[in-house]
Amino acid sequence: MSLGLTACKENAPPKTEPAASAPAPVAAAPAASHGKFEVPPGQLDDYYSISSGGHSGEVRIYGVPSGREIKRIPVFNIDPMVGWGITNESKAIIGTKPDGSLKYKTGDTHHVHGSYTDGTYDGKYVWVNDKLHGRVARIRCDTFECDKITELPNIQGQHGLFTDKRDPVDQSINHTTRVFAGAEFHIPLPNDGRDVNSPEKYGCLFTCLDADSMEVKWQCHVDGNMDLVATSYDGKLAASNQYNTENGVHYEDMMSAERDACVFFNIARIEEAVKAGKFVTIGDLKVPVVDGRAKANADPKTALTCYVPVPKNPHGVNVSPDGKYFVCSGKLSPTATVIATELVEKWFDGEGKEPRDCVVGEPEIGLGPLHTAFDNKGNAYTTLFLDSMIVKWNVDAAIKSFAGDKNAKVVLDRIDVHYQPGHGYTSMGETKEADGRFFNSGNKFSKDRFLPVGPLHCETEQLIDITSDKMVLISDHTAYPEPHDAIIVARNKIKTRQIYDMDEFPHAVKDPKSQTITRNGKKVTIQLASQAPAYSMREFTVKQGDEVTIILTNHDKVEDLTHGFGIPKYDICFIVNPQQTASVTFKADKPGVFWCYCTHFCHALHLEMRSRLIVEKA
Ligand code: CUK
Ligand code: CUA
Ligand code: CA
Repeated sequence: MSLGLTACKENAPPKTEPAASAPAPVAAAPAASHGKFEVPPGQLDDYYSISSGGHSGEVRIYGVPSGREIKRIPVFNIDPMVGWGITNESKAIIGTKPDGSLKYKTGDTHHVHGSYTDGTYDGKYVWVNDKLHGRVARIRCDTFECDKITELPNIQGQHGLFTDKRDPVDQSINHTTRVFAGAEFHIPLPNDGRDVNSPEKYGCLFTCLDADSMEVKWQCHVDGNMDLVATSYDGKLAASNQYNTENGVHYEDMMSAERDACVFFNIARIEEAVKAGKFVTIGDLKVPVVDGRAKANADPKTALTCYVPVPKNPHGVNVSPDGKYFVCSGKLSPTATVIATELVEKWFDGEGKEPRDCVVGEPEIGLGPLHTAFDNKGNAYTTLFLDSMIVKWNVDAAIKSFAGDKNAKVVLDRIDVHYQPGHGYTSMGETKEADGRFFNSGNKFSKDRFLPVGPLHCETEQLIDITSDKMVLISDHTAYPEPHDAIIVARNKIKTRQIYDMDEFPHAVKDPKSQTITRNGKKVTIQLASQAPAYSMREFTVKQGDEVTIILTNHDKVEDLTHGFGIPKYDICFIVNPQQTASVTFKADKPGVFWCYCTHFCHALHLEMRSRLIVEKA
């Protein structure tokens, strides 16, 4: 403690004026400046961090700078706390098989990106990918609940995802109009059993979705694969880094070339080609697929794509907040590659020569660079997986150095992180309002940072103060495996609501005293209301073999007055928030008495809040 305090006095910059010359903190005093960023009990964080949850299939919300986990949003997973994957409404969003069971129970989220207006978050939606089953989900930010999921055709490994940053085109929709998604794995087209042993015939498609309808608008067939996706601020360009331009099927083959690429998509030209009917369809699907492969796009003036060579198996592509540069991290090369947006646009205008000429900087920054984030002062922060470090470097200096200036000071600072960082992201860093306050390092290994809990360690999220010349580690917090990317959104961008409107649910049970049981052959519908501390029916009787649907509307209007509904032995468990309606359907195949009880602590008589489901023997 005393050591930490001493270090604090010596190292922490004063509150108002960041000290430019503060000495670097040592790893042994990580709490050096925590006090300054402490969020005291009862106070709120400055930012929402909206984070992917990896193969948990969910999305999470953390407070920044406290690191408090505030919410888990079930998306591609099943969550009995809210009943996600259990209620009919959530099953319809996830997608069901003809027998009513879920099509998928698993998912793998990596990249969360928000809707934009004026080059910054408008707080309406975020989208997230599912690498496992090739899906894209939308989450509305007023309730932080998933409202739509689309499975993309003709692809596998939907990895990179980014939203359109240009202003909404259709004012009636008033949010980001397109979402772009890159496929990481190449597959036979169509993948119906043909060409399985002819990898040279496999293909990878880049997908554009309509952000409002969530329908697939078009796809673009590329050479090689795609990893991450980034977009320009004007809606003209999207880009994806490629680590497998070799089209290898084994990892050795995927790293045989010295350079891979960052592929740029000329969005307007692709949309013109689709309009003009210059596309194919695959199998019996109707989605237009344009040809973005290099051979078909040799003339820059008509090209849909531009492949900019980048060393070697790059990972990550990120756009600087001024929109001027796309930066790829080298992964197997100790470099970052700076590509000028303007030069890519010029190449498409036929004013460039080789695509490689669009590269304006390629600084050596350290080992295993993966992802880059930006502050508001022209600096970049790249995670170094192998070095277990974050490196801070200046973009303009990197460009000068590339042009031959030997005095350009590119690398400005390094800081150890614990350990092996994957994504790094800054506060508001993917908007024009990057504020240069915080950098979060998402570390893949925590090793000794927390109490040991058996073979699986949690991960570490480390928050770093980037307001002064030297990066300062503020805090560690745990993260359940495994978050990848996140966005740090200023809290004033988000306006949530706490109570639903009953009319949002067409099947709402409007009568708070509802006793309605409707029978239609073997189908029984029970319309139930909840109001603390009781359900409107104390008991309801069905016959063994009936297909029972229970529709439950929560009539409580008090913020956070949520009720649950669990049915023993029938595997039913879900909640209804204030004024919300949810329903479940199940086969009453077991005779007996089943106490339906409130699972969510709501009232002093919460334990008494139950109803009797009686299933009469057939
Ligand atoms: S990928 Cu996870 S660390 Cu899926 Cu964004 Cu780079
Ligand atoms: Cu209602 Cu607990
Ligand atoms: Ca490669």
